[in-house]
Amino acid sequence: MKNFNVALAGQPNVGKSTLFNALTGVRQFVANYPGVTVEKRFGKYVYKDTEFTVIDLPGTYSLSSYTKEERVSRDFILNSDIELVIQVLDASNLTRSFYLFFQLLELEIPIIGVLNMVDISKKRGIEVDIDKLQNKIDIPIIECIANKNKGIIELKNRIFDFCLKDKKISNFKVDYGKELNKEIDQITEIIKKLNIKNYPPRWLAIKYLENDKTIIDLINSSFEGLEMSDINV
Ligand SMILES: Nc1nc2c(ncn2[C@@H]2O[C@H](COP(=O)(O)OP(=O)(O)O)[C@@H](O)[C@H]2O)c(=O)[nH]1
Ligand SMILES: [Mg+2]
Repeated sequence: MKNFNVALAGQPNVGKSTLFNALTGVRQFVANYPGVTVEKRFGKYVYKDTEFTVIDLPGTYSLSSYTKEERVSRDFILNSDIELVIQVLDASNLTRSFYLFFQLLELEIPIIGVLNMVDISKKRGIEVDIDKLQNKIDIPIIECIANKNKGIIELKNRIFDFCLKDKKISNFKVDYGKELNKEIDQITEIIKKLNIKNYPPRWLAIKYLENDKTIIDLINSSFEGLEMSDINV
């Protein structure tokens, strides 16, 4: 049977584990990520004669390299055989969820959004315009109430379609303002010439500007052995 790997991402308390349980049921396993003491939880389910392995990534607020959980999550997303990332958003606290969401979008990977906790947001009178959000961010968004098993079949259907038919990557770009955008574009052009595998050049440029130590080391080591004339822009 064909298998697809799907990773679940989200900040703590957005209902990620609840969604993981709703998707995979009892077929769950625990291991460690190589070299670190961070638990790797994964589970499996079969839908329309196709097997899906769901990886419950550590809940993080960001994808910088400040904590081992953040490093593990982003390395795993970029360097392993993942078909799709599902970003779980808390509908009752959307702005908080967007921070990690935009970082994921910048990794230029296939993403589906799950708008969870819509029962709570409705109770609070918050109406999320799903169509507008989908169009703006350029990825599918599915509404769920994970602890009531609502939206799970729709989600499985979208995951299936996404993996087997339309593996689309969003064209959305975060607008950092005129000056930073220009800076990011220039650094991106230089980084493109370094041909760093698995990492999108624009994302590397943004992390470089953020002073992300792991990424600065990676970029510096890629310069070694290059002539200046190779990278002039
Ligand atoms: N009302 C409501 N509660 C939910 C929903 N999804 C999860 N929860 C609850 O929210 C809490 C945090 O969920 P959990 O899955 O542990 O969050 P995680 O930290 O993202 O893994 C738990 O008490 C869940 O039962 C939802 O859609 N609606
Ligand atoms: Mg959890």
